[in-house]
Amino acid sequence: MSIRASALGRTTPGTATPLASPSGAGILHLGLGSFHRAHQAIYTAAALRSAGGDWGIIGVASRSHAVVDALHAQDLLYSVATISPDGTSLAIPGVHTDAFVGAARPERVVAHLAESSIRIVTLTVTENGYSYSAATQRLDLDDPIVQSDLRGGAPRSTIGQLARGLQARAAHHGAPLSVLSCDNLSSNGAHTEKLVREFLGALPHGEGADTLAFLDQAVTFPSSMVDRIVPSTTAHLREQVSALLGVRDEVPVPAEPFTMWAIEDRFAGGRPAWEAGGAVFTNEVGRYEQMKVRLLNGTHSLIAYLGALRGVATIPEAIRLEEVEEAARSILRGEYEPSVDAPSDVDLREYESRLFERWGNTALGHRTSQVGTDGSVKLRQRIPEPAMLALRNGEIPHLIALTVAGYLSCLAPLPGFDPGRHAAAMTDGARERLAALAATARHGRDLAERVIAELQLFGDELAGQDAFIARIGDLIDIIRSRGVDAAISDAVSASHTITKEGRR
Ligand code: CS2
Repeated sequence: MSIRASALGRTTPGTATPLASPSGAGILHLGLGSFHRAHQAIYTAAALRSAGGDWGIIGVASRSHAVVDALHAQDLLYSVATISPDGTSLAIPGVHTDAFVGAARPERVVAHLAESSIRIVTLTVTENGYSYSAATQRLDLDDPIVQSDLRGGAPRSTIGQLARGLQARAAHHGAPLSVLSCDNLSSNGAHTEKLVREFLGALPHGEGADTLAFLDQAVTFPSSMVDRIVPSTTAHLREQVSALLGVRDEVPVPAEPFTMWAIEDRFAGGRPAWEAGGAVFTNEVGRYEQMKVRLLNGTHSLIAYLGALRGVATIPEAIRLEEVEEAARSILRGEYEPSVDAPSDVDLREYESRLFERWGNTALGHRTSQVGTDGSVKLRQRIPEPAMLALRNGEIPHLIALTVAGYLSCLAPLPGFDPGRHAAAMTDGARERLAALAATARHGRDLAERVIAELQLFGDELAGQDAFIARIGDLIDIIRSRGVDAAISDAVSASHTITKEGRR
């Protein structure tokens, strides 16, 4: 039954009380997606409750008007539904003071960046939103949007908006600012800084020089590691949340109970007391990132592709399949763990057993197609370094090869192979290019060579790794001819052989 109750709002009777009501905004957030609303917003609400401060958030959605319009109709309120098999609990962060669509108002993004009241810019624009080339890791100067942002006018890329905003800030008052990336990129702070500097350096007539000097003096780019599984919202969740609240919430966000935020404490213009929400300020962010991006995200990709190929819709269903669980355990222990220097206060065994609990959260229903989406950019962060580490030791990382084989089987199926509807639901900027390569490939090796060696989808280092590429090709062929379980068992037993021979 659909509830036709009044909408969630600050004065609507029956509305649960928001956690915070900031008087002003000190944070501009780019990427008003579900993840931000279930992660940084909750930490900021805890900080405001415990220590106050003008740390409200102006949220900028990249392109979509849907969430922005719905938030305005609800006094910028929404609920976060924390979902576990034991039940669902709701919280209304209440930290946003405004919201708008960046693509529609790019000049407004630039103007906010130049306001002295804004002291932090946070980013969740996804791995895809940084306009860099996977092969070179540098700003993608061939990207037409970057080129047009460099020529002038209202910038459309995130890096262009940051650079133009910083330019305006430097020209107006030069108040200190910090840019905090919250995306799953390794060394996300340094990476963002490098791209902004490259943009400024590429401006014609040395136009970026003053801003580069301002960056040296007054702008920091701390790195951070963010973690919380946040699936897409469903109509069912909207009904459930509205029933629990007694008023209508059109934009609730579902999230798992687990949450983590590790941040480098280098803020040029102050910061909220995010530790009140459990954030960890540490000099070991690099280690946290590495651990999370490889152990959680890397294994997540494997589970998603194998699960989709087995025909299951969700991550919890996938991890319950014995073969998939075995593949996940093998990649963690044999291929990701050896490449990770765990943070000194984290017990890896405990972290890993928690991962299986988190992936197994059936109530959350995280979809294989969601995790499998954008593999061309996500895998670039997750696999090359651990794969290279094994290859330099003379070992083939069979389960990483299986991850890539699973990805290509889902996104670029060889002629005659149908990977099923969950694979078809995965979106990826490289899908068309990959499909064109697959259409004329004779077998898996052909496809793997074209994608890894010629297209260099995962950077130039893996491009020269013939044995690894051949192994990916074999596994694609096994998936096509004998099915995904046969490929899992082939990869797992090959990796056991290595372990038993004591080479690891
Ligand atoms: C997932 C992540 O979609 C994906 O690729 O691996 O979104 C993952 O759920 C989050 O990083 C968890 O913090």
